[in-house]
Amino acid sequence: MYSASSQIKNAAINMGYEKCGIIKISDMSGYEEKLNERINRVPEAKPYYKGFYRFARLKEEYPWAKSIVICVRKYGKYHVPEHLKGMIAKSYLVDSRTDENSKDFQDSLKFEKYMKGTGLRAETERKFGLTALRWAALKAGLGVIRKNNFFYTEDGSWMFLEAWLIDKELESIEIPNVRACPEKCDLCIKACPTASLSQPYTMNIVSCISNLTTFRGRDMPNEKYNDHIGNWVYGCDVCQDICPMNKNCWKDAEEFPNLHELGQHISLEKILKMDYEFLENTIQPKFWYIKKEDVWKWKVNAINVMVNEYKQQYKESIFDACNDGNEKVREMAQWAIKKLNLLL
Ligand code: B12
Repeated sequence: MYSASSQIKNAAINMGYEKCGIIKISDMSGYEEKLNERINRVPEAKPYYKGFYRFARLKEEYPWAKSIVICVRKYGKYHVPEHLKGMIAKSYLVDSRTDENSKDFQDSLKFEKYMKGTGLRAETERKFGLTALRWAALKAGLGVIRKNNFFYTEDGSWMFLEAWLIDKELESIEIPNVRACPEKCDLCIKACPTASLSQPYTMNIVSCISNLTTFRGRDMPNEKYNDHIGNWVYGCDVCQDICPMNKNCWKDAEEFPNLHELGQHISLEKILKMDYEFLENTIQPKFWYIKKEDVWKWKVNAINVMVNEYKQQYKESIFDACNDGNEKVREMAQWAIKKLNLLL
C-alpha cells in the first residue's frame, strides 16, 4: 500500500512532471530571510519585493493550508524556431501557464483534479504562483539553486515550477543528486548584459533585461540600459544559456502548439508592421507579461534592437514607424533616427 504522499508523487510523474515533492508550510520561512537579504543588498528592489512576503507567510492568507506540493516540469524539450532564439526568451515561447492548447497546461489541470478527487483541498495560482517556487523546490530536495538564482535538477534549469497548497500534513523530500556550482565559476555574473546579476545569488530586478523588456521599459529612449539590452525583444536567457550546467540540456524533441505558425509572423520588421489588433488578440494572450494596453512596447523594443544591431534593411521600417498610431512608438522611431544619424 503506497502512502498518500507517494500516491501524489506518482500521479504527478504520470502526468508528465519531472519531479514532485511535498513540504510543510513552515519550510517557507527561510524564503523571508532571502528576501530580506536581497532587499539589503539591492535597496532599489524593495518596492518590487514587498508584495512577496506573502509567499512566506502563507498561513495569513490560507489558514487552512498545511503543506505545499511542488512540481517541476521540463520545458527544455521543445523545438524553438531558430530566428526567435536570442530575441524572445525560450520560457515564454513555450509558456504553458495559461495556454489551454498545451498538453502541459491540461496535465496540470488533471493533476489538480486528481488531488481533489482524493478528498484534498488543493489550490494553485497558475500565473505567478502562490508561494516562492524555487525555494519550495529547494526545500523539497528536488534540485539546487545555482549562483544565477535558477533552480536546477540534474537536467538543467529549463524547468517550470508549479505549487499547490493542500490541507493535509504530508511530506515527501528527496536528496538531490546534483553537483553544486564550481566555486570559481562566475560565467553567469560576467555574462549578464546589464550587470543585474552582480554577485552569486544576487540580481537586481530593476535592471534585469527580462523585466526591462516586459513589465518596465516605459521610457526606452531614456532607459539607462537600452543599449545593453542587445537583441532581446521580450525576456532574456543569457545567465542560463551561458551556464555550463545547462550544456546539452535543451532537447528539441517536441513541437509546442502553434509556435511554428506564430513564429512566422515575428521578426523585427514584422513587429513594426503588426497591426494593433493582431498584437492585442494574438501576441498578447501568449506573451501576457505585456498588457493589452501596452502592446506598443513590442514595437519600441523592436526599434531598440534595430538600433543596437543596426542593419541597412531596417531604415525603411524605422522611418515608417514615425507614422505609427502610438505616440510612444513615434517617439522611439524619432529617437532612433537621431541616434543612428539616418537621412531619408
Ligand atoms: C518575480 C519573478 C520574476 C521577476 C524578478 C526575478 C527575481 N529573481 O526576483 C522578473 C520579471 C524579472 C522575472 C524574470 C524571469 N523569470 Co521569474 N519569477 C518571479 C517569481 C514570481 C518570484 C521570484 C522571487 O521569489 N524573487 C525574489 C528573489 C529574492 O528571489 P530569487 O531572485 O528567485 O532568488 C532565490 C535564490 O537565489 C535563493 N537564494 C538566495 N541566496 C541563496 C544562497 C544559497 C546558498 C542558495 C542555495 C539559495 C539562495 O533564494 C531566493 C529566493 O528563493 C517566480 C515565481 C514564484 N512564484 O516563485 C518566477 C520564476 C523565478 N521565474 C522564472 C523564469 C523562467 C524567469 C525568466 C528566466 C524568464 C525569462 N526567460 O526571461 C526571467 C529570468 C530573470 C532572472 N535573470 O532572474 C522561473 C524560474 C524557473 C527556474 N528553473 O528557476 C520561476 C520560478 C517561474 C516558474 N513558474 O517556473 N521573474
